[in-house]
Amino acid sequence: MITAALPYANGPLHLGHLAGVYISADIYARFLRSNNEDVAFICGSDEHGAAITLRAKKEGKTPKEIVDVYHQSNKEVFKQLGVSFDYYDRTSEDHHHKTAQELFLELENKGAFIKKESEQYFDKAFNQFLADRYITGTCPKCGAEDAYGDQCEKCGSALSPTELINPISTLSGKTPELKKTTHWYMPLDRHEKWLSEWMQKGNYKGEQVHHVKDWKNQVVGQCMSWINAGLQPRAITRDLDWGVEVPMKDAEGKVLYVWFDAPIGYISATKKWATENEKNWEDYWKNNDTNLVHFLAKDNIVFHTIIFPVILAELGDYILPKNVPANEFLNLEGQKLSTSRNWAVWGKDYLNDFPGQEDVLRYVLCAISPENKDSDFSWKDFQARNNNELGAIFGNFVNRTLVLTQKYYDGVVPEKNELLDVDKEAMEVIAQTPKLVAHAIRSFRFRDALSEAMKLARAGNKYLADSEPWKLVKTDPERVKTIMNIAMQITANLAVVFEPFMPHKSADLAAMINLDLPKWNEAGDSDLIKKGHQINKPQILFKKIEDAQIDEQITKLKEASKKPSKFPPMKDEITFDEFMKMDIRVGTITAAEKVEKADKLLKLTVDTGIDTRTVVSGIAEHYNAEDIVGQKVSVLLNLAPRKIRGVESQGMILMAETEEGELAFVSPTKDLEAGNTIR
Ligand code: B3M
Ligand code: ZN
Repeated sequence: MITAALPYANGPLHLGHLAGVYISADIYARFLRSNNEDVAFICGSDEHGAAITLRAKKEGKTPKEIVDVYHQSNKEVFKQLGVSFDYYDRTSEDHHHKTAQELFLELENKGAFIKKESEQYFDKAFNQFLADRYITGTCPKCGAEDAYGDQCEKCGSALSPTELINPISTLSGKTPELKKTTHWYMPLDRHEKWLSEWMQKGNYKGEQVHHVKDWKNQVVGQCMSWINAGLQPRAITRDLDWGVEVPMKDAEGKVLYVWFDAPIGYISATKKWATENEKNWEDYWKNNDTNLVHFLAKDNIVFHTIIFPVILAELGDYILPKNVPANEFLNLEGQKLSTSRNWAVWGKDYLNDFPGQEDVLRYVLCAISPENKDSDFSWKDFQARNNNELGAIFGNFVNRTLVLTQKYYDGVVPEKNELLDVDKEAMEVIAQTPKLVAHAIRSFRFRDALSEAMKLARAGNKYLADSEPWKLVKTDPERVKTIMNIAMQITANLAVVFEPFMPHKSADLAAMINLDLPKWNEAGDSDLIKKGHQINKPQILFKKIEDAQIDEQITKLKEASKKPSKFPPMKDEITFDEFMKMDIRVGTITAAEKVEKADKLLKLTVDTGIDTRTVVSGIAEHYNAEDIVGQKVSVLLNLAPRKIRGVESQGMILMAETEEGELAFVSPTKDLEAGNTIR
């Protein structure tokens, strides 16, 4: 039972999501399937919670409109990238609401909850209680002014809304008031003991468990730091109108807390998948022989190691997670990824810009997977990995092997003869690779796994380079047959061991060698592709990525993340000749007076060096008539005269204008005579 954190359907997927959760999860699922294990790989859209309602509010849409859009587009990105979910559900579906409500009631009947009255912030103008994210204020820890009710993003402290100094409702912009409300709580404190034992060393339901050893340090670390700080009862209902309704008489206007219903989404999705595929969902959730593994990023850890396990344990007959291999974060070009600053590479954009190269992204994101610490994606590194690793090693080896097999044997795999040491060494690499890759994948070390798989391609390249069949083809044809047979075995094995990482390229490669892709247990064999087997015409597996493509991506990233200017956008381009048509001169104001019944206008007399003329200018609110006599200004002379309030204005005085409408003369910074040209 493999789950991948349900992405909020409040925005598009970016490389951080993919590297943080979904690529590793898919490698794991594909690997297990190739090993003929019985896998349910489940995910879906998380469609509740403030993440959704805030986005809806910002865009002036309903939450439903928001989730409909992003559910579809995210599902499509996963599909194109080959992320092989067995079921991609959505938590707004009725069947999920039903399951979540049933489990809530089951827990309520078991006495797993307590009910508590507390005071929470309420926005009177909007007549609603405020979710934590709807309240901002000053952080009590670091003094940042825009902390949220649940967290300060400046210093990272977890907060509760009542800790904020000067809280403000983001709905009305007013100070919210405290109002009594009753909620259901999960008394996590009751579970401290067994959770702590389960994590560190102990016995749970008769099974010896000790996750300090088999879970990532950071996962156990976060979990233990919560437990050591003392677990508190946690509210699992909210006063909101978007979510799963609390199925109780005295719970009007209340919904389940999103982190209560979302993980239950894994169960409802499994049920749905099972019904549609003649499976029994309970085999996946209630059988001690089943391994439950949750893939997610580090900000979701405690929800999967404390809160959800408590739900499962209270329900009684459910299994607990075997592992929660959480990843750290992916940075982008050395900076923290940020959707609000638009510092992100979006999955959809990648797929558009690099068609047919889905697996290159999968490869690179796995190679730099933030498994144990934050890691960095850069476009130059992406290009280098494609060109120097996938192209120059993997692609080059495969291409040489297939081209030579076509050339020497019309694409029919030759037989092996007498084996030399170099052949035996190559065969040993073939034999070892699937074991090494498998061991790393089962230990959730996907980077190592990929690098072990890549060693087979490197070994293949070296084998051909060392044995130089092209030099022997005239003098020792029997030897060349052996070499080419072994090169073909390496090729066929590459198709198998790379399938979890690069499923599309694996399929392409299998098609080129005209083989139904073998399963994992067949890999390691130096007779995987039989002599006499006819292969197909080779094609290039990995296209070179040019500098221009990479420069384009870097520019795009930088452009998109630029702050939108508060100033008006640039006007349409004009030609030099058009500009030169304007006759702008230095002028001197020799007289100024107010225009009758027009607050904004001054009637100016201007010495232009070639004549003296009248110009009406809308500057009365910015300059006093008596102050500006003698002022040097810039005048557009050849503007067609216009009548303004009965006065003929001949030309225009150039003014600089601020966003707020403040005006200032544009004057030469040296004392130049009127009549001098400006251009
Ligand atoms: N929706 C993912 C996130 O925090 C969150 C995961 C739910 S998994 C049950 O972005
Ligand atoms: Zn802070």
